[in-house]
Amino acid sequence: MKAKLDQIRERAIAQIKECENTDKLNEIRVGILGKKGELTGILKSMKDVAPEERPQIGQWVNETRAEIEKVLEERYAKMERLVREAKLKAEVIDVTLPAKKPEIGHRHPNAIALEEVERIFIGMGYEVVEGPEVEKDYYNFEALNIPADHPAKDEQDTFYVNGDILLRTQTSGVQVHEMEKGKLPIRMLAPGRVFRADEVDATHSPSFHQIEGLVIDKHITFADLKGTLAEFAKELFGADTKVKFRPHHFPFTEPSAEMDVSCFKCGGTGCRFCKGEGWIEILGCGMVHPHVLEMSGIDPNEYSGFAFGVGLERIALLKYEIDDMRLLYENDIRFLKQF
Ligand code: 2U9
Repeated sequence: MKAKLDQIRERAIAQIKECENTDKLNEIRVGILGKKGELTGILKSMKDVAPEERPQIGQWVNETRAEIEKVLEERYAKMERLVREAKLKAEVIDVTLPAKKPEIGHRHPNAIALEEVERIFIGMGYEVVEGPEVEKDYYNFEALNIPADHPAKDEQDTFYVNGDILLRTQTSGVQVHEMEKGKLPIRMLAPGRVFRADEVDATHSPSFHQIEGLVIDKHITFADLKGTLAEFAKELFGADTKVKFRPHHFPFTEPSAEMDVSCFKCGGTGCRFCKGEGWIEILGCGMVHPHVLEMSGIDPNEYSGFAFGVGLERIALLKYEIDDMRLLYENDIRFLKQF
């Protein structure tokens, strides 16, 4: 019996030491120590052994079992250690590797140009006011002297929400809301997104941005308009910038004009940038039409004012010498980073 137990022990230990994974090790354990295992079988057969031999054989079986269990425990522990070591090796962090750079955005040329224009007018005592992009027909057209049958309405046709509500074609409604409040004088800038049913090309987009300005006080004349806009042009394009006013027509101003600035590339002699003209058209302006004042509850005999409107994209394209408006809407960081 002793020889048989030795044989079981030697074979078990050899198998355990060769074993490479825990599943196989479990199989070996069950095969020897489990309910139907070899060693358990010997214990069960003790009833056939002579009673006086039983203590001796029982002791041998227990010793064999203890030895096998000890070797099994060691093998399990070794396997666990190997698995842990492999895991640590796989998960190693190299703290000397360069860190991943976070993608940092860049201010949009429109935003840079807008802040520059706002800074100039805030310096002259203006307030910046924003208003709704979805507006009533009255505030976008009617209150600005553009009645339902006016041809200017066709030119600016836009996106209607219903018969009475539309996406604004100009930010002028913001000034009308401000005039209706009845607090005078007014010195305000109304920047914001506007919409027109235009096809996309290098200089047009169905959605762009305007900056409009409005001043209303007693004794405001065209001289105030000229002085203010000449100062604006000098601050935006350089101290040597000259301005020129050409007569124009807008329904909401009378008289009306368009303002050109001397080309900031050639100084006015004519170059490719100004297409040989020496001048660049920059904005529209005029004295607020008395009827427009009246409709918003301001007495045109007591008060007068001037207004102007400029395309924000136009300023950004000129100032940063960008030749296609579509680049402003693509938001390609490689483009935006250059300004
Ligand atoms: C009120 C009264 C008058 C705003 C004005 C312009 C002239 C003008 C264009 C410039 C290029 C629009 O972006 S653009 O296409 N605007 O020429 N805008 S005067 O006049 C107002 C505004 C509000 C109550």
